[in-house]
Amino acid sequence: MGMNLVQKIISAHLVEGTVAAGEPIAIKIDQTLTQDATGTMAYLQFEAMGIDRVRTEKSVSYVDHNMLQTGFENADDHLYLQTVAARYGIDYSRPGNGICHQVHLERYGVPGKTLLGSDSHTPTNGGLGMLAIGAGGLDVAVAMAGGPFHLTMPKVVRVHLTGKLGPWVAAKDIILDILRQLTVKGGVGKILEYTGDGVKTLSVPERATITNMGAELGATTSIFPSDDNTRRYLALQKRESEYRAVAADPDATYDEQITIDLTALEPLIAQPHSPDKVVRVRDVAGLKVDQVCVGSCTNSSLYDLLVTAAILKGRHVHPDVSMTVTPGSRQVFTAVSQLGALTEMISAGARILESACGPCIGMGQAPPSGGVSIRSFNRNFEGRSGTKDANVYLASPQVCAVCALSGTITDPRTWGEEPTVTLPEAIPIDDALIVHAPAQREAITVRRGPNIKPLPQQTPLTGRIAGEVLLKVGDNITTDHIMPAGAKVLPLRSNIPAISEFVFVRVDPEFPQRARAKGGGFIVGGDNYGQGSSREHAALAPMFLGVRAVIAKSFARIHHANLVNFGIPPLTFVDPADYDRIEQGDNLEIDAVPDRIRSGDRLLVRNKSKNSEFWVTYDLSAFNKAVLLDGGLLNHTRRHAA
Ligand code: MIC
Ligand code: SF4
Repeated sequence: MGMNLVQKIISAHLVEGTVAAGEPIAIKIDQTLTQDATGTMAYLQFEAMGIDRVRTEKSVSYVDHNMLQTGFENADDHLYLQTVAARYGIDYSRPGNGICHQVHLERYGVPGKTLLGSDSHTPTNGGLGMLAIGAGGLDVAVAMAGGPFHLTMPKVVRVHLTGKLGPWVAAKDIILDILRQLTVKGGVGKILEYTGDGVKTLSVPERATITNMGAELGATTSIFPSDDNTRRYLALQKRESEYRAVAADPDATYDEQITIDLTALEPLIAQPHSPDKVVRVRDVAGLKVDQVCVGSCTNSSLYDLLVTAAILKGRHVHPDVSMTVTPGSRQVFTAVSQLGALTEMISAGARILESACGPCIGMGQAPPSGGVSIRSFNRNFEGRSGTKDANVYLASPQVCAVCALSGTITDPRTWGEEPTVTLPEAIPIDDALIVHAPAQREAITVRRGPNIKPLPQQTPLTGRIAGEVLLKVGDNITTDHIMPAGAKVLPLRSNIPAISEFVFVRVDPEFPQRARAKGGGFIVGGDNYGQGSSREHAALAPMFLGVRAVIAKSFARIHHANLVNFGIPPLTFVDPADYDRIEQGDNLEIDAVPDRIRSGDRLLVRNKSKNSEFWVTYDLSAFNKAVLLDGGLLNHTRRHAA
């Protein structure tokens, strides 16, 4: 029987397990990427493993998130990242070179290889035919040390594309349509593999928009086969020699299938505050717009910016709208400048930002109070923009540009003809902002500024876990709720004691103080707890505050892994109705936790405040259990190495 593309790549990288959905597997990782907001922790953890150099084929450290330097913190982190990269044989992409996923696609991605990145949008490189997975920094550190990546073999969903996109309909609308169908938890435990005639109508950057935002489905990753478009893209990048044909066998089978007729799609938009609240643009047309932002790792390719410029050309941004444009990389920036598109956008009144995450992660450009912001980004979680009551919508660059001109949400099809944009045959390729590690690495001193604090110690799991329910939250809690980002908090990513003062503050400002006063305790959550970002700080900082276990209806994949990595058992209700019977402040107690986890038994939770009991269970592989019992992945790895 033939194999699908996911099975082929996983089989070729398999270190442990069998390639069958639901089975625990471990795979070899060829490449890793980190970004600065998760990278400092990942490299501190890598250093703690005591290995002399990275053991991957290629590891790259990007600086793209913490770009505002309002104090020494981010600048210190950048110096640490640059010197630690040089010391351990890692390529360093300097601030200004662009957003990790966009630059990786341009300069490093290779069809058929595996990539593990400490950022949830690592699947962007699935657009090139890579198996690219987002993970916590500690998992990436282990991969850099040559260890395999452990996961549960996901189901493979075939997304069969037929037809061709019509005018004003973009790749963004394909993924918005899938989000509308499957929701933000519809991809959990799954990989989306794209097939069908519609594939060849999409360029690599368009495919990358789709695989990027597959992260919002909770999917492990998304992948396209490689083809002539892939070859052409690599040729444009002067990397044609790295092209490899990768595709499913003609008789491949899949666990599930959905079909999308591209011809039938129309411009779509995700409403506040979730990427799956998707409607047709025409359903919300007429709403007044305060801000428009084009950019982010989802939509900041050369084509995205050229089409934006072509729409803006010769016109002016509406007087009530503040519009920003972020080129995804220095390569895109240089190209739009040489092609004159930059001038067109500047003349139209767009504010041009440096190549970085910027407004997407709340690094500036917070919308006004109660404001409406239309963004070509991938996430619109409440408060993420920096303004708690802002209403952030997600749409294609085309829709964004038209809204910026008209000042209201506008279906572009009512606005005029879509301009035709042709990509140039060649663009300037220049890797001057990538620093390669020198041959002589031993003498390099790693520089650690005062913002870089030692890693907190993790203690092994103890017999009894007892404490108060410190917080009870609902469904789809994001890591932005647990561990907010933004210009104020992000600079503290290398300083766990300081950043832990912000845990859950957007949900409950008293949380850190209460957790400390009570000497730790439990968190109770609903479905899809911990969706969104890969930030391990959403596990590490609660651990630092004494959170001993999280009990939820279900978990998002990366956060589940991060909890295990930091020794916090992720427990699920056997009877979801028990969720309703717990209140914040209840005193809970669980006995013999390590013994029962070792033997695979369910755990009985005593609710002493309610004088009741309920069962919880867990979804842990043998490897996960060993990690938890050792008090986290770092302890486990050290022990194993010893
Ligand atoms: C995000 O989009 O939320 C981030 C910031 O890129 C995160 C990583 C982080 O929190 O540093 C992600 O998506 O993993
Ligand atoms: Fe950066 Fe936003 Fe992409 Fe995260 S989603 S990597 S913050 S651009």
